[in-house]
Amino acid sequence: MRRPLVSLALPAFALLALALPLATPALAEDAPVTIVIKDHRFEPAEVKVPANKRVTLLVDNQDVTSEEFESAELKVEKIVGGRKQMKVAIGPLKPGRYPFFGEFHEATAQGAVLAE
Ligand SMILES: [Cu+2]
Repeated sequence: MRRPLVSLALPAFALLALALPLATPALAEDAPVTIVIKDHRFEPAEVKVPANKRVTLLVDNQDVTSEEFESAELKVEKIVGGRKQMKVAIGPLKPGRYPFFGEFHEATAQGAVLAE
């Protein structure tokens, strides 16, 4: 009974050893695209991202007040506290322009993601 157990265990280790190096590049994330909020405006107001790819946005709120980063087009609605940062994943997006806004300061907090 011992022999079959050993022979089953070995292929599992062999597979794991093969899978780990292959998995590493997929786990490595690209650097996030940063959007700063300052004086209730987005800087930059337009950010370019690669199309057809999952992208992480880093929203860096430098105002003391909280903001809600919202976009129906990007399927995002997420609050970032005053002097806080948050990350949100978007896409993969087809090439195009995807507006977003800050719902708490909608008059000035307007922006767009350009996927190309
Ligand atoms: Cu909202």
